[in-house]
Amino acid sequence: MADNSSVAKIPGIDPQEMQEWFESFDAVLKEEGPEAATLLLDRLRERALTLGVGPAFTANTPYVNTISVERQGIFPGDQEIERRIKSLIRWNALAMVVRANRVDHSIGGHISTYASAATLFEVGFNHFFRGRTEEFEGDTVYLQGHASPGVYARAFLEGRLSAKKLENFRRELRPDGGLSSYPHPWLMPDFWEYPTVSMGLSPLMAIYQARFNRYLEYRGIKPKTNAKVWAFLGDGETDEPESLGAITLASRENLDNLIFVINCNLQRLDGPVRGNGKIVQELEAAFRGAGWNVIKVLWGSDWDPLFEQDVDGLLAKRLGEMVDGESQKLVVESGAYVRQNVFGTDPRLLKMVENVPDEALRTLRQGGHDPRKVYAAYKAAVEHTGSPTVILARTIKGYGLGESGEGRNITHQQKKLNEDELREFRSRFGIPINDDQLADTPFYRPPEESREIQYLRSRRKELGGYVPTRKVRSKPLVADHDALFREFLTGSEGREVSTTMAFVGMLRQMLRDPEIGKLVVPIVPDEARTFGMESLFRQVGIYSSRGQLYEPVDQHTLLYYKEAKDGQILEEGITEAGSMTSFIAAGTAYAAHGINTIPFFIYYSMFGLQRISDFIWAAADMRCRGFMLGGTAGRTTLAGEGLQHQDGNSHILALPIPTMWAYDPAFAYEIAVIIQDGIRRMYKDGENIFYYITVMNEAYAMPPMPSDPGVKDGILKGMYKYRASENKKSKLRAQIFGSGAILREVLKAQEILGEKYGVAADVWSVTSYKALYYDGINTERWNLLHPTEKPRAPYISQILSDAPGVIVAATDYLKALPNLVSKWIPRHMATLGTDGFGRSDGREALRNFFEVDSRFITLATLYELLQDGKIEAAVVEQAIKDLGIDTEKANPLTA
Ligand SMILES: Cc1ncc(C[n+]2csc(CCOP(=O)(O)OP(=O)(O)O)c2C)c(N)n1
Ligand SMILES: [Mg+2]
Repeated sequence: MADNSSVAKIPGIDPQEMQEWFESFDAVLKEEGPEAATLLLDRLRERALTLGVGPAFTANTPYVNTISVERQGIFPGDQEIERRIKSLIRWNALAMVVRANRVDHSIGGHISTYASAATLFEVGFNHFFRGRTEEFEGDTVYLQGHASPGVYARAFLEGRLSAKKLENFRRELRPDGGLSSYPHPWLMPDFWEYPTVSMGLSPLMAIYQARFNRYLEYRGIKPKTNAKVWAFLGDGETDEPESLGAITLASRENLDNLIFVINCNLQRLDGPVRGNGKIVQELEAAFRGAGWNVIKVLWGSDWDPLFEQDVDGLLAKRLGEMVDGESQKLVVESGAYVRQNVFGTDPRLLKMVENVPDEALRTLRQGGHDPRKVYAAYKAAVEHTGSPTVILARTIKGYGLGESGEGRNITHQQKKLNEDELREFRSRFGIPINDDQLADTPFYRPPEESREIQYLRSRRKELGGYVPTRKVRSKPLVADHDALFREFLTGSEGREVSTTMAFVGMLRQMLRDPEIGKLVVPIVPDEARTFGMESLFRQVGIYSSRGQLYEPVDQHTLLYYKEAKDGQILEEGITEAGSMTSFIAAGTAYAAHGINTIPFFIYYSMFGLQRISDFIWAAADMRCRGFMLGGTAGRTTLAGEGLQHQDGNSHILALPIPTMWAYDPAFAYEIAVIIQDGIRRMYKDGENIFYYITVMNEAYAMPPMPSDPGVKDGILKGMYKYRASENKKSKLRAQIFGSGAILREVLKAQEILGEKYGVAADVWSVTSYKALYYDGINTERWNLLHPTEKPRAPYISQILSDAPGVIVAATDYLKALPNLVSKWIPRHMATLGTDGFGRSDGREALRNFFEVDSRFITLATLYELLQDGKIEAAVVEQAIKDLGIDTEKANPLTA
């Protein structure tokens, strides 16, 4: 209890009076308990506010542990054995990196991240993370990517990874395989579930994963469980805007199934995260402000006796004053330095530590290295209800590396330790390796029957198996949907519809289907009306964990804004990144939950691959399935929107993603064929691919699918002949390729060429240059590796082998797109595309501006015929005049 001498003086208030105030409060606390005391403070604060006085808002609490010693509870594990296990993991993780770096200096890995995270991970592995079993879905754990050596080292002790594998850490291409540098499900599909190494992605993914888990429960697709989503982040990582970008969604949705653990070692790669500030306090304010439950784990048990003496908050205040740069310095300094610089500012503080020797002061532990503190925080987090929890745990970067890295600015990239340093580490963590073995830095696994291995195994058994483990748990769909898509193959009978409308029609059908209806997950970032999807609001509802607490303004209308607890549409609001992470959660549920949800994520195409490509890359890494639909696609179809919205880029940006199939269809039947086949490939045959389909908003009559039996196959392979010229006699021949929005310009050009210039042109619909390109490079590769065999021809070469005449390709995307395949076609190809910045204007003006309309296609064809010696230059010159082409017009690439 406070006495007079320790009460900070408040000018104008008699110390005696102050003392009485404290005593009254203490009495309430003692007699009525903490809840009553809190209410009392609340009342006083309210009263102060009504009287016009009130404290300035502060989102922070003092710089001490949120969970007091009294509320800490008992640590249920065997602390000694857990420490030994953790030490062995530390050693093996270090050995992996040091050994890899010895073999090849350019290779190594990271030691210091895991060194700081070891306790945070181990308490989770020994007590919290539940495996996925038949009975229970298991917890979802995103582990800091740079800490992967520690995760591998644990799996080695668990007997899941051999020493050989560890030996080949970061050398995956060794004959007997290796381990990927970071968590990559693509590379280790039985092990890693979540790629976390592009920093900032996993926090957002975790939030939307936790939300998606709830969605599945509210919709009755999976049972309600208490499974948790854990995300381990670096403190530096929180500077990525994606990291904190959706934290209010998590609290708004009351995601108490979500726990963030932020490893606050105060350092990032180059130096301190906030040398001149306090990252923990900054994060606390942000998360508390957003409505999260914040648990600070700053100080280890060694500090408990000091805080016990700190009745007047002097020590807490002093610790709260020090900037992080100063705190980091304490890690590398002596005990005497700590005494002088932390406690030396006030004689009362110095008195607290007068009996504590320097060495004890030097090694005072951080909260994140104390299993008891970490356990208490995790327990409180899993038991907390109503909001997500973030644990801010203070640790030391490079913990245990001593002078070779502990707390040093160089530590992030430390990969080499000399023998002395290895000896020190070995001795500090009690690893049974002799001095003469140190130079070799061998891995060490105690015998199977040792207490360590037995303990570790029994803990994992109790918790339902090993984490991380990735396993495909879903059963294949039947995926026979001929009837569902049939109506889209027969055309719109003259009715003008856009491909977007056609797609929405298919979506509506799919939602009604007995097999896939429930599994479809429509995802929109506040763009449903743009795509004419508002009819779905009423049909399947918009998911809202709260239902609908208000009467919507448009309730009297047929298509009112219907929110429901079991709503099916994920209406994400304006966040393409958030929507994408919902897509990832839905597109990987076949593995995580054993549920074949089929996401259809439709968005403004310019804000997809261009804006959130790294998430799409992560989706591919995760073997994600589903359909992304780039709406209002094309550079010249979106009239009036201009430079920012008109997308002529995304099909080029889709090229690098190996598992993404990208299609630019022009007609409803093409989309129907692609989606039906996609569902079969992904959900029946289990292929780990996903789709990108661009859809447009230009309305026209949808033709029926041509009856040629090869059309379906051609659509899927990327190209088929849509309309051959009827003129079989002309000597002037051409093959013209069109796609998506520009296909109809090509058809118009076909007519002009025939009627005005006697050119017989065949029109091809190129649905996917990417598919043609992949087929081309695959075929070339096969030929290269099989020189004695008959060379194979790429698909595009085969279908064009006896196609006569000149070749022209026109696209609403960059010219580079058709040019991808130009080397596999029999003759030179002229390319028309939309390189350059867009403009706001109508379609006709835009297609003139970008030189992709029927006139330019006609001109390009005639010019190719001129090059081929089939017509005179004067004919082309005259055509320019007749077509009304301005030869001095602005160059769209530079204008
Ligand atoms: C998007 C992204 N940018 C940069 C990097 C490179 N990088 C890897 S680790 C690291 C520092 C990490 O610091 P922090 O998040 O504090 O984690 P710690 O290692 O300190 O636990 C950086 C810059 C990355 N992996 N991803
Ligand atoms: Mg850090």
